[in-house]
Amino acid sequence: MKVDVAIVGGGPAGLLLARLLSRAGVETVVLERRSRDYVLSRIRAGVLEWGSAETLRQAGVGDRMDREGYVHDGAYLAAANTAFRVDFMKACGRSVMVYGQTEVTRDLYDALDRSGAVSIVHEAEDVRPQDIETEKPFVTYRKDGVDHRIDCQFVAGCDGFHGVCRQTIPQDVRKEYERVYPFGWLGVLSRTEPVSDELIYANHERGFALASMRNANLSRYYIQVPVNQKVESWSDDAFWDELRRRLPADSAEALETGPSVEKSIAPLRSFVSEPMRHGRLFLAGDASHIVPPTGAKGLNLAISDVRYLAEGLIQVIKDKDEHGIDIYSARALDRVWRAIHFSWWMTSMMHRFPDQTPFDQQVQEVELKRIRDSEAAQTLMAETYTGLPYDRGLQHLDTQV
Ligand code: RFL
Ligand code: PHB
Repeated sequence: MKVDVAIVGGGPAGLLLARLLSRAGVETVVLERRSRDYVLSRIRAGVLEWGSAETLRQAGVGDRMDREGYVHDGAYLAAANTAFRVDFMKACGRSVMVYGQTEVTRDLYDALDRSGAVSIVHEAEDVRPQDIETEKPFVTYRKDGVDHRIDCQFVAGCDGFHGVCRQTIPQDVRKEYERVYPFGWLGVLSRTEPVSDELIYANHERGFALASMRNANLSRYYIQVPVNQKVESWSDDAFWDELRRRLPADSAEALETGPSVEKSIAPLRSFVSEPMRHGRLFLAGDASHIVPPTGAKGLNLAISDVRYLAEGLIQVIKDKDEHGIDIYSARALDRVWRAIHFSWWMTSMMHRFPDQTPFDQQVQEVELKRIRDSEAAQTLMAETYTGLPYDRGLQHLDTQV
């Protein structure tokens, strides 16, 4: 088999890239290690930046999001069981879209199925990008015991943090930055009415809590837990009791509880691997960087990487112009590092650290008061949370490269 671009990984990054490229007449194939049901059973992100929502619309997969998603003009921050609202719309003129990653993925599968232009190979085993430093890279994999080879012009590594593509880049070329946090998030999905019409991020002496949602009868809640705790040690009742302790008092009282339909623990990590290109291999999304979910940035970075990468690949394949792929890594990393900083800042401000002293708690609470009382601080937070504009990196880089 021969295609223009072989895409490894069928999560949101890989599927969106396939969609954008195929609409421009670029031939692709997607190789995904898991079954489609498995991919669609993963409960992850819930918040789309305004620019991510716009990118999905431009890719022709925004209709259901616009019908069923929820536009949020603000969010609540809380400390010591008392909340205040940050009005994103007032602070920076933008809002976010609350629409689950699972639904984004489903919409991408449906659009790709309907167009019939991209084959998606599920349960592809032992996927290996090869000869990426040459003009003729290829990808091998095994499916149902049979070996296959795909020849291509470029390989896109969209295979998440545990994928193979990043490892294909020689170690002496890669520069990795990492911070591992000493806690995780225990997440629960429940068929209950969300406790608040907007998200609540709560700092509490017992640890962070987040109230989010998927729709009018589907809530998503998280609490900070020690990193080595097992999900089995948390009964639903224990989860609800702990969440209630950490939420603002009026929300705790109003909280509707019910059986969990999904419960899992995710570790928190900040990670960047540079560069995002080596030879004819390009990394996008979690394959190249991870952020703690506190800033709601992971899926959004996957989408912005893919936007830049699709532009570059279309330019080189259709017009033989290499400019876009040449600046891809620097252009994407400029945005990545801003999101890394924001997510680290939100995480540091909202969580309880194991060695935290009463002094540190006071400093966190005063930082939250500063946001509450300062329009300038709210603007800074709102413009990053709702999404930095896409071209900022490009304008600044175009003059330098
Ligand atoms: P994915 O989604 O991990 O997809 C990678 C795909 O590659 C496949 N794969 C392979 N395929 C072939 N061969 C191999 N060797 C392979 N190895 C792996 C995998 O099976 C998978 O299907 O990465 P992608 O596409 O880059 O997307 C990134 C997002 O999934 C991630 O950043 C977000 O979910 C992060 N995140 C959030 N992001 C936001 O923007 N807003 C949020 O509100 C938000 N909340 C969250 C989150 C992540 C969370 N968890 C569980 C880590 C909340 C949580 C709890
Ligand atoms: C979610 O709804 O899953 C969610 C929302 C906001 C975050 C992280 C996760 O910051």
